[in-house]
Amino acid sequence: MDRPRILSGIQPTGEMHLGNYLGALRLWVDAQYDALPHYCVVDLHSLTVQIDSKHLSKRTLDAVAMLLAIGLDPQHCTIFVQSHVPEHTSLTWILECVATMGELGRMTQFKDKGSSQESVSAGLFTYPVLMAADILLYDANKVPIGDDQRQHLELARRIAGRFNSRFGETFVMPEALVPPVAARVMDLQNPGSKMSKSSESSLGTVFLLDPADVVVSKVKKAVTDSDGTVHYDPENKPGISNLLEILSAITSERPDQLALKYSSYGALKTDVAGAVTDILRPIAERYKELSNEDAYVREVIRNGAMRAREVASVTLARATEAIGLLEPPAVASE
Ligand code: AQP
Repeated sequence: MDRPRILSGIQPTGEMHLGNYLGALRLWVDAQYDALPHYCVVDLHSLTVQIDSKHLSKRTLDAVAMLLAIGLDPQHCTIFVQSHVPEHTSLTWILECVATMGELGRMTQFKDKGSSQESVSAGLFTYPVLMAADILLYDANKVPIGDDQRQHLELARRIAGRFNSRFGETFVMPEALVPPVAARVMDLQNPGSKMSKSSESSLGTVFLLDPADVVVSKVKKAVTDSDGTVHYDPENKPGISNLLEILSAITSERPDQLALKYSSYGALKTDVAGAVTDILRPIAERYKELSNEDAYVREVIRNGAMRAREVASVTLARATEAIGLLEPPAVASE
C-alpha cells in the first residue's frame, strides 16, 4: 500500500503549548516514519490577526527549532515555512474563486476571532481557503489536526470536491487525523475554552518550555469542581476530565479507567504534573541545544522550501491547466 501523504501546519503566533503537542504535534512525530509528511510553519496565517512584524521572523525560526526539538527528523519529513513556497498563495486565489462567501461566513473561528477585534481583515475571512491550498498542494490524504480545525478540513474537502467536479479530477480528497483523546485540550483555568497560545492568562496554558516547577504549579492550580470524586465526565466535570485526558494521552490508558485509580483530586494532579514534566524535559533540553545551532535550523528551512516547492509546483500546474489558464512561457535561466 502507498504511504499516506501528510500535511499539517502550526502558526508562529507564540510559544507552543501542551494542547498543540497532544492535539497535533505528537501525531506529526509518530507519522514521520511510515508516511510522506510535509509540515509547515504557517507564517502567512499569522498575518490574519494583529501583525507582530518586529518578532515574526524570530518566532518563525523558533517555531522550526521547536518542531525539531519535539522530535521531527528532516531525514523523514519536510519542514518548511509557508511563505517560502509561493505556490500556496497562487493556489489560494484560484480556490477563492471556487469557495463561496456563504461557506466562509459559517467558519466558527472567523466568528470567534473576528468578534474580539475592532477591525477584521479580509485575510481573516479568507484564510480557511489558504489552509485548503496548504493541504491540497501536497496531495495530502491525511491531515493531523486538533478538534478545533475539523471545520476547516471539511471546507478543504468541499472546495476540492467542487473543483474536481467542475474542472476534472485534480485534487486528492484529504481526511482529518484527530487523536482519540486530548483532541481538544482545555484551558486549565477555564475548562470551557481550549488551551491556546493567546489566552488572556498564561496560568491556564502549559507551554512546552515551561520549567518543571511552573508546570507543577499550573496543574496544581487547575480549576476543578466541588464534587470531590474523580470520574470522567467531560460535560459535568470538565476540569477533572481535562486532566484525565491529558494523562490518558501520555500514558495511553483510557481516561475512564484512569479515573478508577484516584480517590482525590490532589493525587490526580500530582500524577498529571509528573507525566507532563517527564514528556517536556527532553523537549526543553533539545530546544536549548538548538539555540546554538542557528545555521542548522536555517539549513533545514532552506532544504524544506526546495523540497516543498518540487511537490507544490506540480500540483499548482495541474490546477492552472485544469481551470484553463494559459501555460506560462519558459523563463530563460541566467
Ligand atoms: N487546545 C488544543 N487542543 C488540541 N489541539 C490543539 N491545537 C491548538 N490548540 C489545541 C492544534 O494545534 C495545531 C496548531 O494550531 P495553531 O497554532 O496553528 O492554531 P490554533 O488552533 O489557533 O492554536 P492556538 O494555540 O489557539 O493559537 P492562537 O492562540 O494563535 O489562535 C492545530 O492542529 C490545532 O488543531
